[in-house]
Amino acid sequence: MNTSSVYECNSPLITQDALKSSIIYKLKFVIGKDPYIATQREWLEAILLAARDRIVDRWMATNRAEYSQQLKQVYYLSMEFLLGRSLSNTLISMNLYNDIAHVSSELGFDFEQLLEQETDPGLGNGGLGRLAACFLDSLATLNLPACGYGIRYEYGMFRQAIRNGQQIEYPDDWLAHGNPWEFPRTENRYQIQFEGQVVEQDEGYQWIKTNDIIAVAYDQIIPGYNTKATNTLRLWSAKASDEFDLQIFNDGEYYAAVKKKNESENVSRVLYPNDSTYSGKELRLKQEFFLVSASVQDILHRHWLIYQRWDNLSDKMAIHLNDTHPVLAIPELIRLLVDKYQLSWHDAFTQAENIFSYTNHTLMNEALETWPVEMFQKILPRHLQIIFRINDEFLQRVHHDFPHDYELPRRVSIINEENGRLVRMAWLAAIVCHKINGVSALHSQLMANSLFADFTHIFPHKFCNITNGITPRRWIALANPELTKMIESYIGKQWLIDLSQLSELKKWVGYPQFLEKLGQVKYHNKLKLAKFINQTQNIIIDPQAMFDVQIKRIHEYKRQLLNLLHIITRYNRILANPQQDWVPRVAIFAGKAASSYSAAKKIIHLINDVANIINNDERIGSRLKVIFVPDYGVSLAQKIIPATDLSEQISLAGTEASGTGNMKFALNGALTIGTLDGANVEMREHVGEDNIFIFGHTTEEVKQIKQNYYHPRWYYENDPELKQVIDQISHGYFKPDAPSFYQDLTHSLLDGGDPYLLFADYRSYIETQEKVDDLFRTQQLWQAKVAQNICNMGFFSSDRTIQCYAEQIWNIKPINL
Ligand code: 26W
Repeated sequence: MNTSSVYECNSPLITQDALKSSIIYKLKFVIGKDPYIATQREWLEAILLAARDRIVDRWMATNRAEYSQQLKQVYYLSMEFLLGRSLSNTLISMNLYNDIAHVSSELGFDFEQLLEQETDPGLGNGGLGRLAACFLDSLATLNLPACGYGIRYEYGMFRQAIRNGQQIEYPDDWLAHGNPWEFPRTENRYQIQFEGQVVEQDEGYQWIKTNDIIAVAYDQIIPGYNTKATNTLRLWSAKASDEFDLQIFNDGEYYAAVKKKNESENVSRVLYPNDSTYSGKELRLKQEFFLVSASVQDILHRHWLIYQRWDNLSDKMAIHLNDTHPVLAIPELIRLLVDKYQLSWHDAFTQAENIFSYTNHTLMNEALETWPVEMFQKILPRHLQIIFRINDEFLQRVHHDFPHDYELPRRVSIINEENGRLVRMAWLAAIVCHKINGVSALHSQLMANSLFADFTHIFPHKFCNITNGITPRRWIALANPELTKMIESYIGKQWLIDLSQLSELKKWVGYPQFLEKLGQVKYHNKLKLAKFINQTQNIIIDPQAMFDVQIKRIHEYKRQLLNLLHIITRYNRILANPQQDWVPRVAIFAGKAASSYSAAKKIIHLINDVANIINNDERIGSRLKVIFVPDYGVSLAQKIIPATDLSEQISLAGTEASGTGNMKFALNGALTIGTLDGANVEMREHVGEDNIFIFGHTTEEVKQIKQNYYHPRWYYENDPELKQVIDQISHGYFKPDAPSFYQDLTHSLLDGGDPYLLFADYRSYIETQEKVDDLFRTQQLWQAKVAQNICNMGFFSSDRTIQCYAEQIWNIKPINL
């Protein structure tokens, strides 16, 4: 009997009437609210539950197919997933958007406004978390058998407000109204051990007297676009272990028991808001182990259910490590196989080598995770033992293969003995994983030649590049419906699942009418953003002006300050030459600074102070405005990117691993001003050097400059415009009430070595900005370059990226549906 037909409850044709009654049903019987008094949020939830119902059958069918076809699965382990809102994405995936929009307007709602009520889960910091979300979308769209594993943080990335120019952080209580997308799996729970001690027993080891926490699964459906396939994102939440509480409780210490219970649940309480600096905190190590232990136990459980054998593990699964954060999965898998399932060390280790792969997302030294051996010993004693054994065997091999390089073992040892004893997580990944990739051509090359140079030598075949990409579903179909419609009117709909088809637009690029339409779409998007900024910030901006945008995490290496130096230079020039025919600009910033990163917070403060002076200087008028949009996140990016003319990708060459915002902007018809850094390099190759504004020193030149004594003061003394700007900042022009407030900042540039070479790139940046102005004056020429960018963005789809991972690293094939 075909069970699927018996239980199927989705009729292939969903009428609008049926949708409407299921929405009202949800409102009344699931939410329990009288339609006459329900709030917008409750209606939204009813719609969302009605929409969710329609994908459940697909989800179950996909899961059944995965089981019955016994395909190799990929498990994507990541401490962060920045999904953004799910309703509209689910609706376009199922081609239900228009029907639901129609029904909700019949019910009396402005659908777009209603969509804005959905909470945007901020379970990530920035690029790495958003990449994981794009990957889930592409995996499902390509029908690939995959499952994402992460943590269900009770509090995600903090919400940012600006008061008196400064960043204020508020907790992100994203679960306050519940999360209608999640299916709690209270029966899917695993015991996570911590601390305790290791004892030898019958030639093996046992980890005993541990403090345990329970991990409970929460599942979310990840729909594929225009396919029956769906995937699962499984997030773990910490629950106190009952047995543990009971013991103290029975000792009569009720309050102590409750306290302990609360404390153990802290593991999944809050996302660490650091992007690019590692914290070294015990709680973070526990979070990482919590994620991997629950996930690996779950993966093995599922495997056993299907196969009842362990020797075929690596034929049936690939586990991918998103940066080093989940690298503890390696010793955890080995521990479970050896200690619990009695495999030999050799077999377990070989399986691990074949199963694991790892992506590196940053070369910044301060981001590389290392844990003090003592901390490790206390929290994960058995894992430390396993790591020591891996290290010993590896070092023996190194000694055997490279007997004359006496320094090599010290450099490649997992244990760094130089300052304290530290466990280097990236080294553990490099030794065990069979593939290690960087995220852009430049980054992968730097990675292999610098950070992992020794390992490239030892394992020449492990290292590869897979350039990042973005999902066109969220980043054009959802974010920019007008541009999507326009493209559809020329080349149909297939390009959304095969982005390379955008190149078919090339034949239209020479037509003024095509370019004019592009300009009109952009103008409409700018009008919308101007309205939003007016409503939220009470600032009027001119939609005819050039929207010049830098939105991303605030970090010194990304050089928001360089952008600001240009803005102040422009301000000075306008004041000096008010009669000149200035191209009006609106400079827009958004981004969060890690709460402990004071230099980044000061940059936010300065941006706001500069905005305050410039926006209120009547001599300037609408020729220059500066906006800082608070609380940057996925939903805000979806509003700002389609309205952008100029995309700022100006990190110091050699510092930004890839960047993915750069791709989102170009796809949405912005031109890029950028350095030869990260994926900008490949964007230039694809769009052609005439269609991108490249400036600044190259990675090689940066290296030379730094080697040969860089003298920032020289630039300051010899460039009067630069001097004027720095003097204004340092003398309090932008902060009259506390004139010396920014002296530490200018000091770090002038006398602190200017580590990100702002001064060295300043002149080239200013000159390139002049070229940008010149082009913008002639809209047809501008739009022609915009068109070239859009046509050539096919390569940057995350579908292409995932296809590469599937073939080159995971060796997985699509599900038959
Ligand atoms: C442990 C602290 C910590 C937290 C996050 C260290 C490092 C990170 C991430 C690796 C930072 C990150 O998000 N990196 C970004 O990854 C993107 C996706 O590959 C790239 O596009 C960005 O260039 C890179 O900065």
